[in-house]
Amino acid sequence: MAAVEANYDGLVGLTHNYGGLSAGNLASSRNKGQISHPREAALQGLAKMKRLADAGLVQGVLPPHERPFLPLLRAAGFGGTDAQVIEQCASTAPGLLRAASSAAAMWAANAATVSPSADTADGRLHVSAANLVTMLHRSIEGAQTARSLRAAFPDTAHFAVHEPLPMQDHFADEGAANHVRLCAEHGAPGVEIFVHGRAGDCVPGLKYPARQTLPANQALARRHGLAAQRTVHALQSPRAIEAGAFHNDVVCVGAKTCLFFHEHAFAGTRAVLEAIRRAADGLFDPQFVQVSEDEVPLADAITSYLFNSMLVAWPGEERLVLIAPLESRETPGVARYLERLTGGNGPIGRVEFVDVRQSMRNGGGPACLRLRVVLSDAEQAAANAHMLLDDALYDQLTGWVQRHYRDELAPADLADPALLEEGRAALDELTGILRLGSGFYPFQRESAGSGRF
Ligand code: SUG
Repeated sequence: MAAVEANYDGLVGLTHNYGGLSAGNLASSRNKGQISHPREAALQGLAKMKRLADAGLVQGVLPPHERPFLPLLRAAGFGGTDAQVIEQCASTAPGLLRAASSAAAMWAANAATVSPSADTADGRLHVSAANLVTMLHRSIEGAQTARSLRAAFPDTAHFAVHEPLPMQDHFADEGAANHVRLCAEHGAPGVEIFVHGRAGDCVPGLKYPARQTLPANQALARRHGLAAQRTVHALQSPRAIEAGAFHNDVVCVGAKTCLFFHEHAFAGTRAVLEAIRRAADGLFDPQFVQVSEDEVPLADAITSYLFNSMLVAWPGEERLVLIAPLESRETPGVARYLERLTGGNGPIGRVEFVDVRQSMRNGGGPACLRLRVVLSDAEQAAANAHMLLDDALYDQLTGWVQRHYRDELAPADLADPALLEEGRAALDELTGILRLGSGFYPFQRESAGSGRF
């Protein structure tokens, strides 16, 4: 079946800031408290989307969430007017205000796990919004993300959009950041690889949390109706998590038949590769591009975000293209490795560098910013065209960012109630641009502030 791989990127929100909220994400911790540039961040994200759309790839947009998120603060006992809630929270619980203000929904790789219809028992595209329970600031994303995904994929004859898994540590789920699909062609049945950092409870003695569990991955595979013989469950190596690979996509990326990964990405690499070969039997021969510690030390892989590149089947090109962050060109050993990689005859033919520095300072590279969705012709026709980027939408969105976003945001600015009003005005206008309907955001609904987030 003919199909394309679309990228849906999270549009960076107005409160993009460096809150130091994600333990185990080294960039987030190192840049805590720095001044951020929300307008530049959003424009960098839009420029990346435009680059891919111009190449002829299908590019979608997922809207930012409302921030600060007042329902969280009210649930935590702050009352009065919205301005009073923010002021009281800023003076008595500033960490909570930072969590409620995070623009982290921009990292769409964490929005959901997606199984193309070629892999599922009922022949529909299955999408499960992630619960992101491990980090407080991300645990408030799931319900709004599910709303965005239902807006993007409205027709239930083609799409099954699932709510997040139960909000419990047992089912800790960070979406497609720990999921890789390999296939001969996008529209053909593939092998889905689910990576977990732990099989159950938190692993004692580890410095950093493992944010994806095996029970979560098993539940996703069940919900999506995947064939057991085409599904692989792999354990992340604790060494990678302890070195700062808080998601598998910091040390591994795959596309078509190619898996590009660091030798320390998985626990028991040989068995994982064998399981992938077995699962692909009769469909395709996997091509493994394994990068050794000697070639690129794990620490360099993590600071440069080499593996958090997008690996893309570029229209008109035979070999895959790696869309890498500028930081990987600026890390000398990684730059040399990339020259060797593309100089050979392997599956990756070219590297293109993109500037997403604002996002990178919070640990989000090019691959974090996008959710991949394989769409057959019929599914593409059924997807919401208002959320797909063309030149006109790009112009509208850049104009919208220029009009509404602040140039700079310092930590103390989060206490400014005007930021809430600016955000609401901007998102009201955005619901019009993307035609999301009134009541898309909780603040646009009467009953905002009650019920499940
Ligand atoms: O969840 N950073 C995000 C980065 C997510 C990257 N996504 C993937 N690898 N797919 C996270 O750790 C930092 C926010 C702050 O500190 O202000 C943050 O949430």
